[in-house]
Amino acid sequence: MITIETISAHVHAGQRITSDEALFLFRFNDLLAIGELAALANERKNGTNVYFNVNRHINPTNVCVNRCAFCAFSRTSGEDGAYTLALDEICKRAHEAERDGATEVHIVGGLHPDLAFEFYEETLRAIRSTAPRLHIKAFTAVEIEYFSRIAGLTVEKVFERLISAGLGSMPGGGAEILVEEVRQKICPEKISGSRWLEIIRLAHRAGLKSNATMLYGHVESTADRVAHMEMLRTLQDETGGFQAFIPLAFQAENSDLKLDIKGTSGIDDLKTLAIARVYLDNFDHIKAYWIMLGEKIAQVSLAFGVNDLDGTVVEEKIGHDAGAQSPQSMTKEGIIRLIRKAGKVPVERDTLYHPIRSY
Ligand code: V47
Ligand code: SF4
Repeated sequence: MITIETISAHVHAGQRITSDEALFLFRFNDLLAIGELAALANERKNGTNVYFNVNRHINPTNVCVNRCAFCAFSRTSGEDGAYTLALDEICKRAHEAERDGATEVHIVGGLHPDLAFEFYEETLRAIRSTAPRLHIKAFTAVEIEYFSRIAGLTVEKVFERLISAGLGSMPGGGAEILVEEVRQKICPEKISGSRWLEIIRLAHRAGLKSNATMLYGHVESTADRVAHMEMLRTLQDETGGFQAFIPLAFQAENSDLKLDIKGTSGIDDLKTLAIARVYLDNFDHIKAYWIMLGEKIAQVSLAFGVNDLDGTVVEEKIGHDAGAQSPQSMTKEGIIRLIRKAGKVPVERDTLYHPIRSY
């Protein structure tokens, strides 16, 4: 029989917990008991260090052929509010980022019906020459699959060309919930969960590190969340290419998903992060994306197994178009203060988790 005591014994002994045990934790009400286990699992991996990076997000276009039901960011071509940044503007933002001390640009966008694959290669090349010190973390598995379709190239070839143009690693978006029945409800046009996993497998084989996200707090069940994490844990056993797991709290405003709830609760946010820390024993980092969580829950999550607070971001569109109440960006000093006040040691890192400086 599964009890909190048997799970606790596994965690204390450094053993992996099962999917049934993770599900038990989702249905268990003692948040602090779960948090304690997560804090222990995290402390073993990361001590008291909490990572952040100085980065800037750039979303080259919000025009997207997919129009996922949860996404308030995307537009159809020609619709009010649709935009596509010129290459010059993208380079200007990358240049400003480098000038202001960023070490990373994070680039994701919609699946544009008219832009050619060469535009994305050119974007990488142009950033590399304008801001050579920046690491370029770009394109979700969903975009990579789209590039392979529009260019008529294999996914392997797409990776080869993007890496040669300057791609350094991949963010974790597009995973949503990998369970097919859920995808049919929230993003029927998007690549399947198994295709997402396959593209990431190929990315890792090509030598790229990536993250993995989970969009939660909409139509999915807690069993779906566990199934999602199980798929990630299995792939990580095979490739070891994931760096961070990032649960993304659903922002409900302006979304086409007709739900009774208007977003996640603080308890659910903390529980989800803590269970992820305990269950994903082969992931080094659990990231609290403060943009979706709000700064206060993100800070409290540092006592619930989280060891990464993402970055300065500078300009955020995906969550804010969907009603996120957090600011658009945080200063480096703001992030450092937030981590210190949680009794942890702030460590600025680069994209690949090499420490740059402790504060
Ligand atoms: O894939 C879209 C999500 C993702 C909403 O890898 C929404 O370091 C909440 O992946 N409410 C893109 N989420 C963002 C992303 C990300 C963010 C920060 C860091 C990293 C990383 C990756 O945003 C999409 C989708 O899952 N999203 N709409 C919404 N209404
Ligand atoms: Fe397009 Fe991504 Fe938004 Fe889906 S989540 S509509 S793929 S931009």
